[in-house]
Amino acid sequence: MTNYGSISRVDFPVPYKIIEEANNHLIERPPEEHDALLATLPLRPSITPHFHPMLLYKDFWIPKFMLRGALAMEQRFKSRPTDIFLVSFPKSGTTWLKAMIFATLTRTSYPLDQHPLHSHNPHQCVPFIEREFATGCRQIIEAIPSPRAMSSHLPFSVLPQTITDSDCRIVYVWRDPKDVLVSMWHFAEKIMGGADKIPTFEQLYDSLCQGVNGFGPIWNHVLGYWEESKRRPEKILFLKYENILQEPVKHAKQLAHFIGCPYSEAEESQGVVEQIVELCSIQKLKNSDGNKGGMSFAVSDQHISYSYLFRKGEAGDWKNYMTQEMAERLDTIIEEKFKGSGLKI
Ligand code: PAP
Repeated sequence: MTNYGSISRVDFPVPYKIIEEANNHLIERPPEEHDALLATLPLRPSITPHFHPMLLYKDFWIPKFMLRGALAMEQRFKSRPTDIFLVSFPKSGTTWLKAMIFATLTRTSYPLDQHPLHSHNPHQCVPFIEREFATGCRQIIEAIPSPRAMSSHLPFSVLPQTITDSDCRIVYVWRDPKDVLVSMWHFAEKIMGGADKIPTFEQLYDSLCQGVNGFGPIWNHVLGYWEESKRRPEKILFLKYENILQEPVKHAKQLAHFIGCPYSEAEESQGVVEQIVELCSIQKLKNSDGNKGGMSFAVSDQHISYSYLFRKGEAGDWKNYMTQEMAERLDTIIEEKFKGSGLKI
């Protein structure tokens, strides 16, 4: 029996196992009931070919596939008070925080040297909720025992009310947009195998500055969660990638406390926090069996090797890709948008 204050449970399976085992019976037809609405929304092709086109919904450019899932969630998803949602703009630290949340929740369910993160990618441990709904896997999400950890890239204003208006908790992570961009560009290059259709770095930069990337504009994505975290700090934990890099142990403790399973004094003195941080480090995850070749998952029509999700994992790599002028222009755009919010890059 695992026991952390208010949360207690006997078993903590890897959600991916439920998904694998459910393959033949818990999958519905992907939802079609909103297709008429989707057809009326402004549409733009994704700058990264192979990704789904984006639709303008509530002032955000959402990949069509994910919006279909988001709208299905609005009708069919019911949150539980113990649910934990990790939300991020793509390439802001999703994979890392998925690992941290899952490792924190399951730290007494498995010996750490045999933890599922050695053999599974963090995305197998913490499912993407709008994607599961888009592919008709609602019942799989329902089959996960509480407390469930799930993730989303949706802006706050697009999340279903069952998440925004309930007691479940949201962990939001954001990152310097300049490094988001560099990470995005490398990811696109890997997915497309260096094909000539890959956008140039300058094209991707322009699209980010114009706010037309998937789930963008990035500034409104961040601001939506920032404003809500100021109003309801008990609901939203607002984290920054660069700060976690600087002080991982401090943030690991803050995260554990927020999700309802704080470290005990005994755990702290035994170095458990440091062990969790180490388990979730990019070096450990990159070299784990679960992330070496072979593994893949579908994003839009693509199968993506898990290894693509681990590159440098550093702050400031943008200096190797952007001129000073480009960096200043993007910073100025973001600073202008953040003006008056109290948020700084
Ligand atoms: P996603 O939104 O597609 O899931 P996401 O995980 O948010 O991607 O971002 C990937 C970035 O996180 C990569 O950054 P980079 O390209 O600048 O290197 C990746 O290296 C980084 N990353 C993945 N795992 C970790 C980790 N454990 N610690 C720190 N950074 C990590």
